[in-house]
Amino acid sequence: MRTALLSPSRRVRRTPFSDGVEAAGVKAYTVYNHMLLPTVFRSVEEDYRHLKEAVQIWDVACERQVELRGPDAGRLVQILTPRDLRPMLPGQCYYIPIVDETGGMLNDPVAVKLAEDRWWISIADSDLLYWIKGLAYGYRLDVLVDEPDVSPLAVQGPRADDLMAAVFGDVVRDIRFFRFMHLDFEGRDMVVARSGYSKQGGFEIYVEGEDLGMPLWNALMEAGRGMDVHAGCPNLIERVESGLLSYGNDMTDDNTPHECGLGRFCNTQTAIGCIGRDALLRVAKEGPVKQIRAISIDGDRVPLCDRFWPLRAGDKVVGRVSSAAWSPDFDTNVAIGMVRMTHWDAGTELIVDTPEGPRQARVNETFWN
Ligand code: THG
Repeated sequence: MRTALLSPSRRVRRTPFSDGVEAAGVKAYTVYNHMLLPTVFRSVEEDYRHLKEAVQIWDVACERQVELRGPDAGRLVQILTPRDLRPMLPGQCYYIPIVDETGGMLNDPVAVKLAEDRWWISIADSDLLYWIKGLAYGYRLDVLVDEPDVSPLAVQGPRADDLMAAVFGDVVRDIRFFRFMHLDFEGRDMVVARSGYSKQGGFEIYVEGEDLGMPLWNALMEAGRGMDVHAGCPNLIERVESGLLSYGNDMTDDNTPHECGLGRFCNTQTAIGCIGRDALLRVAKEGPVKQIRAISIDGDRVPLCDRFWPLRAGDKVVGRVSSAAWSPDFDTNVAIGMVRMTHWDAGTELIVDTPEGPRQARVNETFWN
């Protein structure tokens, strides 16, 4: 693997948990929303095995919040997304595609409805704050839009319930998927949701301010001593197996939610007033001509995918791979790609051009069902 150090600077923001991450022996970072995001602790494969068998604490402070506060907050969120938010109640989280006026994806955040007039948009890696500020200003809405000092800490893995119960009490077991509760830690209210960027189960704690960051990190590490707790991070292998998309990698503003397989999170018909509605109604009617697919790639371990790898049928390019990793559990390389309609059926055999040369590949049903 080619490696080089990441030059630290104020532009690449540290998090309230960075001291804990360093003490736990972080081996590599990426940058996400201008902030450090760990990518490896022991090795990607060891981290993967451990995530699937035990419990990990993840510094995902880079999942920055855009806070909307004021009487027009709810109206503004509905302008942002083709998902119909009318059924959503305070205490719920929704995964919401955000699109521009052409129907192109700008972000795929989790919306957290704190109250009718107070929302957090927990964003993926794009500068959504400026888009939202521009819309609030242009529509003359009565709403404050800013990035609060809120840093999510995730607890993920099959033993997450036991670890969280040890710190926050058994009440965490009652939190349903994509719901949250307000729970106390050292006298301060914290939003605790059952959510997270893995399919191993777990929680996300939205830590307000930085002073309780390390105390919470340490309390979880302490409580998890007998549970094989370890620092971890979003794991490439697990998230590809699970079909969790990465904005900027697997999709960009060139893609509609339907191409991304996120059509199930769009109710464009009833999401009155949302930006991109006309464009999305057109593509929803016609159907996309290319779409995200699970791809398996034969042969031994592929390198990290840091550019598109063309997918070919003969010498015709019919798609591209955007994320790939060796999966010990599937005993093959798993990947996420965008494939043209003519070749997207499960079982279709293709060639993928990796930097190490061509490999046999095929379109799968999801790895995750
Ligand atoms: N949690 C929070 N903020 C985030 C992420 C997160 N911001 C950045 C990034 N992740 C946003 N992207 C995603 C992608 C997938 C999911 C959440 C955020 C996700 N998807 C589930 C799925 O597709 O199966 C569940 C969706 C649903 O059923 O509603 O969880 O992880 N706070």
